[in-house]
Amino acid sequence: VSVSDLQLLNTEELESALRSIPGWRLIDGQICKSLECSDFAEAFSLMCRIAMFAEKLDHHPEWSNVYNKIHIKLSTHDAGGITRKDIQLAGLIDALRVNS
Ligand code: H2B
Repeated sequence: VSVSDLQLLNTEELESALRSIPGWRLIDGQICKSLECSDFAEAFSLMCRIAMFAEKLDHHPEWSNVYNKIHIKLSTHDAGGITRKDIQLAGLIDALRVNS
């Protein structure tokens, strides 16, 4: 992790970063996405895989799960906003989802 990974993105950086992670939306200072899986087992399995990556990155999602749906919110609490780490984690989540 470089220092710049944990620096708040400015509006311009954030707009361009958001274009690299389609489907993620900025809501109340967090980047958010809802995922729908076929059933609870698939959703929870995906959450387990995301959790392993989050732990390795030392960057953790705020999330909730209802049956087959997962709602994810990302921000960097230590920095008080969105940093490259959130964009990285969002990209990883999308990659895990595609490969699941
Ligand atoms: N996750 C998120 N989303 N934001 C953080 O600022 C953060 C984290 N900080 N996971 C990490 C843990 C920090 O508290 C530890 C001590 O590295």
